[in-house]
Amino acid sequence: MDERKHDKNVSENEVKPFQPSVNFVEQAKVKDDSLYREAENDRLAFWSKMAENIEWMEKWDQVLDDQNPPFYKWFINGKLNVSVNCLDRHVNNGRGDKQALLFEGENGDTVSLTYKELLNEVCKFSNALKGLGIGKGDAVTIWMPMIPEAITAMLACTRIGAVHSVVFGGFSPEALKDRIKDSESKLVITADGANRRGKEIPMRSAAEEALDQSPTVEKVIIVERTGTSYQPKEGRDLLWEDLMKDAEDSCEPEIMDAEDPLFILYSSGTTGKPKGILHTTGGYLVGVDTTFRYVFDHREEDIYWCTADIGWITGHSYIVYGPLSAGSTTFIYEGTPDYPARDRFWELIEKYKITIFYTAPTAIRSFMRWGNQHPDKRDLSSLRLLGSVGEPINPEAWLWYHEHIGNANCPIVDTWWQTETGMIMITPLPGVTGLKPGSATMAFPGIEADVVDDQGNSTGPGQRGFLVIKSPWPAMLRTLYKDPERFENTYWKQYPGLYFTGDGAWKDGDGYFWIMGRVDDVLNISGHRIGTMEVESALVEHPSVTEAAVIGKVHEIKGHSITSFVTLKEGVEGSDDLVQELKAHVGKKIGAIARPEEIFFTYELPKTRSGKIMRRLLRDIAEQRDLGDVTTLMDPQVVSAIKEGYKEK
Ligand code: 7RM
Repeated sequence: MDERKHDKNVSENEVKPFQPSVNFVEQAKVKDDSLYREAENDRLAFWSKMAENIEWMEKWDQVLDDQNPPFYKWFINGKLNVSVNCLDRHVNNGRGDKQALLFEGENGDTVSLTYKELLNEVCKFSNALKGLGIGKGDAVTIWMPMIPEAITAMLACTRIGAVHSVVFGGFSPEALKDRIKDSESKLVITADGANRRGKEIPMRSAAEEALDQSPTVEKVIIVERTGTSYQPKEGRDLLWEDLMKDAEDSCEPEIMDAEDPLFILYSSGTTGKPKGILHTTGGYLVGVDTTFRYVFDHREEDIYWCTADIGWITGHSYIVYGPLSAGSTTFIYEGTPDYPARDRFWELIEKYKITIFYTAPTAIRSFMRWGNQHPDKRDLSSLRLLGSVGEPINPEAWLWYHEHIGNANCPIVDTWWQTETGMIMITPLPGVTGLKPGSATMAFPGIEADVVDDQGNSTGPGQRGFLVIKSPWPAMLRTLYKDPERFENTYWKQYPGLYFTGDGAWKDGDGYFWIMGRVDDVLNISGHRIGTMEVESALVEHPSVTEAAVIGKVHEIKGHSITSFVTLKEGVEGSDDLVQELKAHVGKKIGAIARPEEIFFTYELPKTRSGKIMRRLLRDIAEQRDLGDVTTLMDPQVVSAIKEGYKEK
């Protein structure tokens, strides 16, 4: 590990944090550091208090069981049901007529469900599932577009104790098949098709072979969304609508143990076999409920929009379980931000008077690239809080988001967390924390995060290292499904007793965390460790650049040489002069050592479907290796385009 001081041009001490406005603080849930101090004082007492916000059927008798690390257990012997917490309790508390779920389809069709109505739907579907012989502990795969039925299906599983495995609707049938197989699902819930940029994307017919080749699958339930045709398989395929028509609208919830499995979510790993990340019931709900209420400073009248897909952990924790447990109104949109026009999201914020908007840096960089005219022509004044998740956000994108979407008037919560952590871990509290663009700031109360060196010792201010979590937290993954050994090896073997996140990071003099990205994305240039993120940040600071990915190409002498793939702002043409200018720019920002040897222009970067740049593929291209399966990429064509371009050089 390199012990050099972090040699950024702007030292962290020169960055003047953005403080929340007086008006925001006045109304904020948390206004001072009391929550941090309370948790520092007694972490388990803090989580025990947070757990009081959940409705338990039987109270737990111990907060944490840490007798058999890393197989931690939370809220021992507590009994509860997640759907009761997300629905019944709000109906019983007089919020039955409050809107729980708002939906708009790509074609402008809408659905609005109150808590009472959503509870009815969930009970009906729960009964339908029970009628098909699905019960406690059975695995159910959900492969659906972003439509209300997907959320109904998830909640119905939790009501009857079935374990859902949501597979992102944009994944290929091949990927679906692997995940059905690993989870041994008895049931698959899908749709005839999905709407995407004005086209019908077939789902059920596309999955024909995958379903036929999945011997565990007894039944398939199909929502008719697009009218796309398919060959129903008699005795196996059933229509959602038919099942719902005759179903009873009340259903006794299953009494679940706090440690009963809630769901499996396969991580969109960049290599090898997907990891089935397993979350359980009590701790997960406490974690997402607490963080949703405090990180988003939730208020009764909020209309909240998280733009993730339910196929990702962000969709699970912060579209469905966190917001509904907190009794919020959660808005979902079926389509993409650029269809029918590039102001679609801003149109929706205006129409639904969205107050909290949570999206990803990759989306923000696209919005920047499309130009200010799109948000500028819409009324975004309902917004009071913005969020970012999924990747490090470069300061330029942060500032653009702050100014053009938030009208310099909304705090931005940059939230660091993982599928594995289940809940937000490093984040500002918007009424308390001064914000530094590009920093996810501080660990959430009750979370102990740190940066350590190779030996597992805490690094000093400005020294890079590995981000770790030092003690268990309620929403942590409990294991990798059917592979406890891989669970231990992946997360707990690097440092005894510490959870290894796989991310590189450093802390500044004020104790703020700066996340640099995955550690397999760290370069070694003549013995110096340089985060791909740092070079990428320098590149995107240049006015011509929208996005950049940096990789290290194996180099005989230096260890690595830096190759950069760069997407330019619209209207900017790539040229040799620009290549020279960008190299000089990086040299000036970071130092000659980080000057890219090669720069390639590309119309898009290869990304996973959740928007994370796949640097591994770029490395394979640069080192002329076979690329393997690229079908899980957002835009598989981009790889061949880059490959062609690369060969020509
Ligand atoms: C929520 C989610 C996890 C990885 C994580 C990081 C990166 C996520 C941030 C971030 C910097 C952030 N789950 N990451 N959020 N990096 N700042 N605010 O994305 O399992 O899909 O990915 O994403 O590398 O390890 S995930």
